[in-house]
Amino acid sequence: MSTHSLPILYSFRRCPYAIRARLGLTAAKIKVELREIILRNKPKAMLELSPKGTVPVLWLEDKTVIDESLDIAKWALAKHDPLNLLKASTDTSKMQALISENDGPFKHHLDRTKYANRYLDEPPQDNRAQASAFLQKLNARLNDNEFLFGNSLSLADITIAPFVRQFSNIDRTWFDEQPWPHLIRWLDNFLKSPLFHSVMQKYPAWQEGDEITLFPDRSQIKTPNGLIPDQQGPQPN
Ligand SMILES: N[C@@H](CCC(=O)N[C@@H](CS)C(=O)NCC(=O)O)C(=O)O
Repeated sequence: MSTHSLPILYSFRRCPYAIRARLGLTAAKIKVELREIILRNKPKAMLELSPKGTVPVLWLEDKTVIDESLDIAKWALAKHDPLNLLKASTDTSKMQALISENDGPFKHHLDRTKYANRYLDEPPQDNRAQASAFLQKLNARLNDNEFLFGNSLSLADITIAPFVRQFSNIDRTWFDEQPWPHLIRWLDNFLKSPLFHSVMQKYPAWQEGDEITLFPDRSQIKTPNGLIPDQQGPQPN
């Protein structure tokens, strides 16, 4: 396998796990070489690194492979965390528990709500109700605070928000009618944020032999308020 001077990220734009990884890397100001993939045609090079065949996959310069989104975000922020996302709360076990609930039961019910036609033996309303119970819990946390763990952005927010976005996109009209105003405000602020916009740029699918695509690419970033997360500061070790 060839050597590389930047970490290589295999990613898929709309995947909430890949969005989480890109948010972590961007918040940590870590530049990577981006390889956008198509899920039904995964590159051989990616499958050689991570045979389980899920994105995101991060391949470090020392050849270490990190193929779990949460591990990628934590790896990045452990290197450099200018927004203090890891230190926003001292209650790390509570934060981890909320993330696990998101990745486990909530994602399970989200998928069964979104792809109800693949789960014909399961009443979709039940899955939507169970997913909604988790969202009510988030709404209650956001009642007193701007973010999930207090009044500053934390690992939990950037980790969970991509999944709430995915759920809200199933039926945004229905979502907006639910009695979770704090959740809607939190999601909308996330969707408007320069950080989110900076990780949602479109890239063509990568093919072996392509030129390197740097991520984040400042020249591609357009945000509603024109603010761009600064990527030009000194790179972390
Ligand atoms: N636990 C993994 C899950 C990643 C995952 O399931 N990603 C989806 C895309 S959103 C995937 O690659 N699925 C494989 C496929 O659809 O073939 C992580 O956190 O990185």
